[in-house]
Amino acid sequence: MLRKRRQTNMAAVSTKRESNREASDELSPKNKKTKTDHENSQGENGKESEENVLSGFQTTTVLSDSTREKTIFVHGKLDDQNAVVILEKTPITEDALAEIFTASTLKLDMRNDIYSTYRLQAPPHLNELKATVVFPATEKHVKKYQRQESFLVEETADDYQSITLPFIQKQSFSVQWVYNILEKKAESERIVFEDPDPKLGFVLLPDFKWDQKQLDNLYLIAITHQRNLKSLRDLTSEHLPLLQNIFQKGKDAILQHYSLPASKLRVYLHYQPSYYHLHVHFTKLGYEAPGCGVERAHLLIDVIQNLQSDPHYYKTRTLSFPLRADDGLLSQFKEAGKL
Ligand code: DD3
Repeated sequence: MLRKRRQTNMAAVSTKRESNREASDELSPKNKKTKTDHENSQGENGKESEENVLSGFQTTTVLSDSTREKTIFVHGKLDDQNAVVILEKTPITEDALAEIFTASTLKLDMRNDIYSTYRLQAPPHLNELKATVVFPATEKHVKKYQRQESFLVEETADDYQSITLPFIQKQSFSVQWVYNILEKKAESERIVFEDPDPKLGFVLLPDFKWDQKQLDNLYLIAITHQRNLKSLRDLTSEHLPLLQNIFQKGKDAILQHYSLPASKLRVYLHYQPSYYHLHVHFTKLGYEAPGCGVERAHLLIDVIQNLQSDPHYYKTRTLSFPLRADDGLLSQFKEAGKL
C-alpha cells in the first residue's frame, strides 16, 4: 500500500514562490531557501495552521477545464498579484469505499425500474480536491494553461543552433525550483531515492501531477545533479553512464518503494522539455500522462541505444515536437520560414 502523504496547497504556494523570479533576478544569490511542506504547515507565529491562503483569491478567468479530467485551471489575483490555481477531483480509492458507503448522505436524483442515480455527499475528508497554486504567476504560467492548438515542428540540427538554442537562452526559464530540490531546500521529505554523485547522480521524487494516493497514475521525475544539461540535444555518448545509472537505479527504487516492476513503467524524456534541466519521467504504463505521446516522449532505453550506435545522435538528427500556438518558439520557427 502507498504511504499516505500530505500534499498541501501551502506546499505548492511556497515552493513556487521562488520559481518565478524574473530573468534578471535569477543570478542573485539572495534568499533561495524555500520552506518545506512541514515548515509550511506551521503559521508564521509557529502554530499549526490550516489557514486558507486561497480565501482572498479573485478569479479573473477560467484558462481551461476538462470534464473528463475533472480539472479546472483558473487565473486570478491574490493580494494584487497574478496567481494560477489548478483544481482537480482526486480518484476514489478502494480503502475509502467502506466509509463512503456507511458515512455519506444520499439524495435521490431519479429512479427507473432497477436503475437509480443519487447525489452522494461523502464525509469531508473523503471529498478533497487537489489544488496546485502558482503564486506569483508570470505571464508565461498564465499562457501555459490556456487551451491552445498545437503544431508539429521538425527541428534540424541547424534549426536547433540558430533558432531553438538562442530562444531558450534568451528566455532563461527559471529552474530555481529544481535547484531547491537538489539542495534539499524544498520537497526534501518527498525524495524517494537519491544518488548524490555529482556526475552520475540524481534525485527521484513524485512529480507535482501525482497525488500519491494510488499507483494508477504514478509519476516520478529523476532530476540530474549535473546542471549543465538542458535537454536531449545536449546528450552524447559521454552521458551514457549517467543515463544508464538513472535507468537502473530509478527502476530499482520504484520497485523497492512501490513494488512496481520495470515492466509496468514508461521511462522517458520530453523534447522539448518544460524546463531546461535534464530530467527523466517515470510513469505507470496504462496511465496516459500528459506528454507521453510519440510526438514528445523519447523512451530512455531508445535514447541509450541511439547514443550507443551514434555518439552524436541527438546533436545531428532532426527531432519533431509539438508547439502550442502561443509558444514564442513557434513564432521563431515561423519567422525563419520553417512552418
Ligand atoms: C511547474 C514544471 C513545473 C506550474 C506547475 C509546475 N514536480 C514543478 C515546482 C516544483 C514541479 C514538479 C511549472 C514546479 Cl504546477 C509551473 O513543475 C515541482 N515539484 N513538476 C515537483 N515535485
